[in-house]
Amino acid sequence: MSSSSPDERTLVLIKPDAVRRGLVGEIVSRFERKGLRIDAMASRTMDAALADEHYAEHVDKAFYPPLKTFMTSGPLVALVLAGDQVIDVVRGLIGATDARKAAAGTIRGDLALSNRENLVHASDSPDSAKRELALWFPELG
Ligand code: FUP
Repeated sequence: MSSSSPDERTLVLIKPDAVRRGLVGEIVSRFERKGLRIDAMASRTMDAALADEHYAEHVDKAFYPPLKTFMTSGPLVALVLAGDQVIDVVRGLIGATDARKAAAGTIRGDLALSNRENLVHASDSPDSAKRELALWFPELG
């Protein structure tokens, strides 16, 4: 058995704006080129109940109703990515939440111009990764 700990996993959603704009390949390619492993990948459409669970920490915020409308507006691609420190690595690759302020070189910084339609979701901590992976891919255990 290896002495290193097993690879971490994170939940990524390639949001409906990215699917509509034909950016799924570009975004998945960035994760692959970084050296991350795709452990699962599926096209899904978020319904209202899943949106409320996924964004439990945001449901009472003013920006939530339009966010929910957007996230349930069409198919998205859900991914499980794995690799060394993958949670922080993917957060770095996607960039700041507000795509207008996200650094050039990041997915949001290069490809989006909105604080809502920002192309990608990624778990922001080990606790959220655990919760979100169980919500989206319960079969992976
Ligand atoms: P992030 O983890 O970067 O996706 O950001 P947050 O968890 O803070 O926000 C979740 C989503 O809510 C963002 F991806 C976009 C949306 N959002 C808004 O629509 N308006 C805001 O002011 C903040 C976030």
